[in-house]
Amino acid sequence: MRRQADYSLYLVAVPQFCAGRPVEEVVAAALDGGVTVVQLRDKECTTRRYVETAERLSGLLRPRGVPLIINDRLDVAQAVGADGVHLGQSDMPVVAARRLLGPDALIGLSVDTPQQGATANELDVDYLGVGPVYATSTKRDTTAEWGPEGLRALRAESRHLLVGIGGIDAGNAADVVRAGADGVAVVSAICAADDPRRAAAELRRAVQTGRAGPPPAEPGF
Ligand code: TZP
Ligand code: MG
Repeated sequence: MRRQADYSLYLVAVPQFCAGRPVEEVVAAALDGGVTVVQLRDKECTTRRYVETAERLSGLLRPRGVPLIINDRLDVAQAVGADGVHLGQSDMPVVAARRLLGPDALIGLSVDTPQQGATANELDVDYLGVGPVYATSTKRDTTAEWGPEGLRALRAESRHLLVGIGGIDAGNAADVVRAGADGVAVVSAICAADDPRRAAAELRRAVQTGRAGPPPAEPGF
């Protein structure tokens, strides 16, 4: 049976965004703050380094039962026994990745447009990364922002779990969840935070707030 994961607070750990700290230090603190999934994403390092970093993160996550997902590289995921991969629209096709990794792997897919979101209904993925929800400078080649409205429209059409990404912080995470996201994914709100543990805890609270429903109306006069 397919593994179920809790996507409430999904840390996309990018070593280059960790303010000079080792990525495992940031991930360890973020785990204490309550992240529920970690993706390692490194577009700049060698394969050797990708595997070594992934191994260290796996050592942190496995005892806590928090899934490790590798961005793009199925070989790295397999080499370290990660729980799955996250694929972009130009990465390995989902069908091929599923064939290689098998039914138990977690496979996430980025959807940048409503068309891609619709097409994903035909794919055997575990979740969609929907982004950018808001403007972000962390990723350069992004398409138009979905906004909460775009996310809400996709929620109505998609059969998949949805994880919002892009420009999300503790101030807007509840809105993303209210728009229908099953979780929020962040890079800079945790990786670049002075206190990644606290940043993660605040994001977790915001996700809970979003799940509790609409904000209470302003008291009338
Ligand atoms: N995919 C869509 S937006 C984005 C990715 C990887 C970057 C998100 O970074 P941040 O710092 O959380 O806005
Ligand atoms: Mg990719």
